Amino acid sequence: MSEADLLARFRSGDVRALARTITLVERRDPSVRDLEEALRSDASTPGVAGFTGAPGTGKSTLVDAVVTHLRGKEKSVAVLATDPNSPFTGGAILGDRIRMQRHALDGKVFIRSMGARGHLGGLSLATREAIRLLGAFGFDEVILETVGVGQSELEVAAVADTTVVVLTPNLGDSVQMIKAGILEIADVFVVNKSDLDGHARVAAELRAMMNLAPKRVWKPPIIATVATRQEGIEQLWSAVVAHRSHLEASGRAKELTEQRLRDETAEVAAELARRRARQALEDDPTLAERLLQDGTPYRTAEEILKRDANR
Ligand SMILES: Nc1nc2c(ncn2[C@@H]2O[C@H](COP(=O)(O)OP(=O)(O)OP(=O)(O)O)[C@@H](O)[C@H]2O)c(=O)[nH]1
Ligand SMILES: [Mg+2]
Repeated sequence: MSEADLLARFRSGDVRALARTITLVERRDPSVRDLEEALRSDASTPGVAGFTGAPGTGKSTLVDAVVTHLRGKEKSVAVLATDPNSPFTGGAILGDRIRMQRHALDGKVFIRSMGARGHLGGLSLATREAIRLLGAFGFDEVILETVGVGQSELEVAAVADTTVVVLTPNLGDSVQMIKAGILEIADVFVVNKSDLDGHARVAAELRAMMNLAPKRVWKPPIIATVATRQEGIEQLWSAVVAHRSHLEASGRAKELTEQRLRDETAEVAAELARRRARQALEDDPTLAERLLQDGTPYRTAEEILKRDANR
């Protein structure tokens, strides 16, 4: 498919064209740049809520319930499930796809997983681009789901407007298990599986922990849900909306936008420089040979960057 075809199909609302474009973004394929440039005028900014939490806490079930809630309000929703354990997915999401299958035939719901080949941070770059594409396609809301392992929840928090941290009464992932840093990134806490014993204790422990932490202007609410029964979902979404309003009213939304554009620019610059350095070492055997002999990556890197600047 040519780029012009892809653009025309994207604009006509063809979901396959959207999926194809996201795949290009995921592969960090530079050919998508022109298309994005062409789509810039279509861009509208969707609301972005990120859901993170330990494996099995019920994130996908919750997201599915939230999608149902939003569809009840006539909102269109895109779900991006990012899996830090699978470096490149090409859109396959097995388990999640099955769980969210009741929305499969709904044209106003788009679900896919994202991975990113290559370096750390590649996923958040790809996610940011995908969110812009989803906005251009016309989605009102974007929901991110990521398993809270490694640095993934920090990456989600860096991209989402509102970060929802999901806990449960069981699994021993109660408050003792909360990773350092999670208090700072959570805008809303959810105690899912509140049909199980111990949910009140988790909420109480969480409250106690928040009281010890440095005060924030926004105090993250704690919402009890039973995702499998669609319980607490309205309250959960109200909390997300309240947080959004807080960001707008406090001027934080504007700050975040600015800061994120700067961060993204720096990350993209790093990505481009990395690509050029690899290319230079491949194209220039003398340079590569000298690097090997001298063992001086810093000097070689500087030389490559200088060369680029002079081109
Ligand atoms: N009892 C109970 N079980 C739930 C609830 N929500 C989800 N579950 C169950 O918990 C299990 C895990 O749910 P998922 O939605 O796959 O959890 P997840 O956090 O997306 O899992 P990963 O993506 O693998 O990290 C499933 O068997 C769900 O049916 C709930 O509110 N109560
Ligand atoms: Mg899941």
